[in-house]
Amino acid sequence: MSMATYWRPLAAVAIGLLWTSTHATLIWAPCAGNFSFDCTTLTIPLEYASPNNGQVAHVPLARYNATVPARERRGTLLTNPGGPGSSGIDFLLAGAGEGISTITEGHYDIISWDPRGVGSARPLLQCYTTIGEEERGAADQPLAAEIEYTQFTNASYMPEYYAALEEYDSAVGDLARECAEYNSSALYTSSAAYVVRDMAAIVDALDGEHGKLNYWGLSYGTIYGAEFIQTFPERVGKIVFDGVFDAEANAEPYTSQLPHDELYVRDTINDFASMCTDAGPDACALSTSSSNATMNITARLANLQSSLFGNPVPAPDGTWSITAGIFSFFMYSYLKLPPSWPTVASAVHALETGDAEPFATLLTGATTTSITNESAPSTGSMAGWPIQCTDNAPSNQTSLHEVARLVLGISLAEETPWLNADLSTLSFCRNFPNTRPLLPNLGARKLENEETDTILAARNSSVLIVNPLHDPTTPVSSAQRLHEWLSTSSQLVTRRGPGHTTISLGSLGLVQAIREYFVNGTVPSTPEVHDISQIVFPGGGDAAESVNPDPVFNGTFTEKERELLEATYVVFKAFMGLP
Ligand SMILES: *[C@@H]1O[C@H](CO)[C@@H](O)[C@H](O)[C@H]1NC(C)=O
Ligand SMILES: *[C@@H]1O[C@H](CO)[C@@H](O)[C@H](O)[C@H]1NC(C)=O
Ligand SMILES: *[C@@H]1O[C@H](CO)[C@@H](O)[C@H](O)[C@H]1NC(C)=O
Ligand SMILES: *[C@@H]1O[C@H](CO)[C@@H](O)[C@H](O)[C@H]1NC(C)=O
Ligand SMILES: *[C@@H]1O[C@H](CO)[C@@H](O)[C@H](O)[C@H]1NC(C)=O
Ligand SMILES: *[C@@H]1O[C@H](CO)[C@@H](O)[C@H](O)[C@H]1NC(C)=O
Ligand SMILES: *[C@@H]1O[C@H](CO)[C@@H](O)[C@H](O)[C@H]1NC(C)=O
Ligand SMILES: *[C@@H]1O[C@H](CO)[C@@H](O)[C@H](O)[C@H]1NC(C)=O
Ligand SMILES: *[C@@H]1O[C@H](CO)[C@@H](O)[C@H](O)[C@H]1NC(C)=O
Ligand SMILES: *[C@@H]1O[C@H](CO)[C@@H](O)[C@H](O)[C@H]1NC(C)=O
Ligand SMILES: CC(=O)N[C@H]1CO[C@H](CO)[C@@H](O)[C@@H]1O
Repeated sequence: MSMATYWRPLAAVAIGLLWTSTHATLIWAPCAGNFSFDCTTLTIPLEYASPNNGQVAHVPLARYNATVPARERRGTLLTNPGGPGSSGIDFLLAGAGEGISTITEGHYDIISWDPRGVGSARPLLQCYTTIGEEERGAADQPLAAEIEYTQFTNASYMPEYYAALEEYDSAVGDLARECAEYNSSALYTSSAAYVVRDMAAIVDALDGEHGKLNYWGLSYGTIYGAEFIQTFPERVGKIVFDGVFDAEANAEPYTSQLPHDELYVRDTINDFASMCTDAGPDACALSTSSSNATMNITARLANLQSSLFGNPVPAPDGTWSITAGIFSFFMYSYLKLPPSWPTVASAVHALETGDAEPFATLLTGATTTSITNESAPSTGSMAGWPIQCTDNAPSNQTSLHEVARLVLGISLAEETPWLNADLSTLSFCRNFPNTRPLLPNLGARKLENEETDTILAARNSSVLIVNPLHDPTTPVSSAQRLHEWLSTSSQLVTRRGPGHTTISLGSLGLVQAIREYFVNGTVPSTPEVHDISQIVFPGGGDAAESVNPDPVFNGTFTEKERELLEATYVVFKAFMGLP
């Protein structure tokens, strides 16, 4: 009998005591990245299905202190920027801490964390050993399939279309297989059921065992919100769902999620075109100039896409070309972020006239990282894909023909070829094992049977659901669905206009609703729809020179109102800065 076998039971007893009857005492110290924040690490079971087996995970936390006097402090407020796979620590330090603190009038300690498997959490969900292999894996993956819109409407193109998808799928499939083969110990312990138990452990450690979760979840962070309220309904404090992912579709194979996500892409493209046209050529470079009034912006974008399909434009450095697939990826990515549109319009206009430089600069700025040491350990930059796969039901049985049909359907419905850019998850999960974590997600089970609504209503807990009306990634229909599932324990507040999550464009009415909820606990008695207070194509200043220019708000605002809008933009910049 070895020492190891002898000691294991003792270790398990000690760890069991730690988790069942006491809370970890966290030692905070100033964060290395910025001394305005404190950082610490929480130790939690790696496998909640057998929490006392001695295996642990380490999850880093960061805190931006409440600014009010101690007696006015309301506890802690967690935030998560989604992904999945995004670092909450980066989000907090990049401005979410300060911005959310301003919006909530300093009443809370604002906390974020790197979800298990992600960022500086350990074990890290890595798919390769070194950063060099990881970057080569990413570089081998095309940004999107090479497809042009008219191919969708002409049956004789189908073999070509199918071949393009096959080529794309096979490249992404290689990554999925390599990732599964690497078999990180975080691979099957990083799904939502595990993350929400960590969130409860964070609240235990910070506000005590009877503490409630206050939370602002953005985008995929709403999946953690939905899983949490079903798992721990008695611990629901004030929870904001911002940019809602459909929790039911997320429990199914990814083929269910994709068509649920893409319902407002055409509306967003139309917003881009109409806002640009209204702004005129001085504020939006793509606004139809008097020299060529024959084509509207929608038609020009489609034309450019077709032209790139036949004739890719060489990038200035001559090592690569801007293809239709790259254009799809670029447009699909920036459609989510309206403050970037003036810059995007300038780059697209330049490309239209044969100047590839601004486009290439924006694209490489968004996709390239510089590696100083190829043999340094992996950063886990691909963790989002396997996390998404293991949160879904297996997609292993999804055929490529099914994928092709699905893409064809949503592309025709939204009248755009750009949705190909959103295929990577489906391709990845289709080529990923059927294995799932031991502890299954609830998905939407206790939402659909109204169990959660009943418990929340009995406890007078109300959550706040917020969404833009034209969100190309997390459609308002998913927000409405969540509101229906929580018909007596939630309120829905939306804002007009485009963008992914409500913070992507300032809206005074909307941010005031969030503030009142977090500060006073009040939710509006009926659903509300607010206007945006930010001009997308303001013209002048640095508007067309940066993807996040200084914001311009329309209306007459008090200092306090302006502060709320500015704070929203600070949170947005932190959000869009994430990979
Ligand atoms: C935050 O508050 C704690 C407790 O009062 C204090 O120890 C810590 O120094 C504060 N951190 C910062 C960055 O001010
Ligand atoms: C540290 O964070 C604070 C609060 O977000 C910010 O005001 C400050 O500029 C940051 N400092 C550095 C050096 O980044
Ligand atoms: C369909 O595509 C074929 C080429 O594959 C082309 O010959 C034909 O003209 C196209 N039809 C239409 C209606 O565009
Ligand atoms: C992956 O690792 C786990 C332990 O973390 C082990 O139980 C499992 O058999 C491994 N799977 C493969 C396919 O190697
Ligand atoms: C103007 O639009 C027509 C199509 O209506 C197009 O063929 C032409 O290239 C455009 N000219 C310029 C200068 O953009
Ligand atoms: C833009 O032009 C296309 C074709 O030229 C037309 O079908 C479409 O209705 C126009 N859109 C707008 C908003 O005018
Ligand atoms: C590169 O990283 C490896 C692994 O961490 C390390 O052993 C090596 O010393 C590093 N090389 C340089 C030049 O920093
Ligand atoms: C529920 O909470 C609201 C807002 O805090 C409060 O006005 C109301 O009286 C509470 N109702 C019950 C039954 O506790
Ligand atoms: C909270 O409620 C108080 C009392 O009704 C009100 O004066 C205050 O403006 C409210 N604060 C917020 C942020 O809604
Ligand atoms: C601000 O301008 C936008 C258009 O950029 C408009 O949709 C919105 O209604 C305006 N908001 C207000 C409060 O006037
Ligand atoms: C990668 C993976 O798990 N592939 C599986 C997909 O499903 C088939 C049929 O069930 C299995 O044979 C594969 O191993």
